[in-house]
Amino acid sequence: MSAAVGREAAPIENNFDVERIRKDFPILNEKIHGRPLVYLDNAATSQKPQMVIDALTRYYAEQNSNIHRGVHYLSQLATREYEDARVKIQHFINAADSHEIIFTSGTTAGINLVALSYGRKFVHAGDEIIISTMEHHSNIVPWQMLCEQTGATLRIIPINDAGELLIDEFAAMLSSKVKLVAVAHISNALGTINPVKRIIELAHSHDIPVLIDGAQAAPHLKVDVRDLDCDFYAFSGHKLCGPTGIGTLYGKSHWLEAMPPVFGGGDMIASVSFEKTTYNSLPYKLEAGTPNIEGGIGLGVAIDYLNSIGLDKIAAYEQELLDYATETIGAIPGVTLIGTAREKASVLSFTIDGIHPHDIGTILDQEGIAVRAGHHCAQPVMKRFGVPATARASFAFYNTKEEIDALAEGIQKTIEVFS
Ligand code: C6P
Repeated sequence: MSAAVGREAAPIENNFDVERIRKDFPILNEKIHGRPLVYLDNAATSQKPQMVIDALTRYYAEQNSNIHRGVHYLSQLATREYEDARVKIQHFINAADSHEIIFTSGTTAGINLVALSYGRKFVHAGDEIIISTMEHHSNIVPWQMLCEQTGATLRIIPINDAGELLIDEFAAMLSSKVKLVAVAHISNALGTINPVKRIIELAHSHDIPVLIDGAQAAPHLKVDVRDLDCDFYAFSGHKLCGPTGIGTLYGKSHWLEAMPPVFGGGDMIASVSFEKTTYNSLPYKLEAGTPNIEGGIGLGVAIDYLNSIGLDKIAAYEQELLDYATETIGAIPGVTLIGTAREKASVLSFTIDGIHPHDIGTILDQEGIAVRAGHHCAQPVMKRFGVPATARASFAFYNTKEEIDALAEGIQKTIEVFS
């Protein structure tokens, strides 16, 4: 056992009552393989508080109806709840207008929407799109597909050995050929918090719009799209205590107005005839068909829940967890941390000498500890660090220092099994 393992966990400051918060999450009472669940796979998806679970049940039990279509009571009720959720999301990220909030099925769908709509209209042969080495496949593949279709070129911002973007190299890549910069706010594989405000300033000095992949940031820090001045911001509901299959693409009004619809169908039209179809106003122009109504309502409730705790408190508490985990897990002989940026959030990726990450994940699972093992849908950054995969513990505000101690003990056990 390392010196760090099993030591008394100092209480966390700032009036953060984690034991009270844990009671809101029924799944945290589960036993896995006879052991209390230690859920450290929050970057993949977060757990859901009872309030969100109740909202989904209530929707189907008491409110179920299609929206934007009916004059009857239930349709109007469901429409109001769904549109209220849009306004909650608007305030959550400080967008200027609720029509800048496009409901999507998640981050992946939001990024693809920009690639298919903005990309097809504004990106041509000879143009360039800039992404970074640490992107999730969702912020790589749509741009590769666009480049294949248009003859544009994908350019990649390099990173240093700590997993930080090389900003000077990025600045040198900017030119009139670049039609979009798309970068993660927080890396899911490394935990790096990127200096997105600086990136946006630099890109805007060349009149280049910027898309931020906020999948890992929206759950962990206060996002203010107007302060960032980003042009697009995509995130998923399921990572911030909301349901799966729902997410948001924020876009500045003037870009969304200029973008053609990608899907045609119900709700996105103003009028249809065989001679000519005219499109609905924002946000509906970009939301064809019956949406994920209960998902939108559930996401609104998840945001109410997070607001009731406070994103600033969540960020401060999770930073303490990350610092503790970095110290505790990093001290275990044979463990190498992958991603040691100065600015990090909530993610601890690591390898253990001579043990494949899948074996780490499997042995930890026997202890009731859920971590992710693999390439984390970010193969290029794995290659950059010369590893095929890592084990990744990712923390949420309902995790505790005791759970990090359990992880450390699980890692020690894994090392013993393989020694
Ligand atoms: N990362 C992880 O375990 P979706 O699947 O659309 O909700 O989110 C995609 C996505 C995009 N960008 C980043 C930075 C992400 O982390 C993710 C999802 C999960 O790391 C599942 S692969």
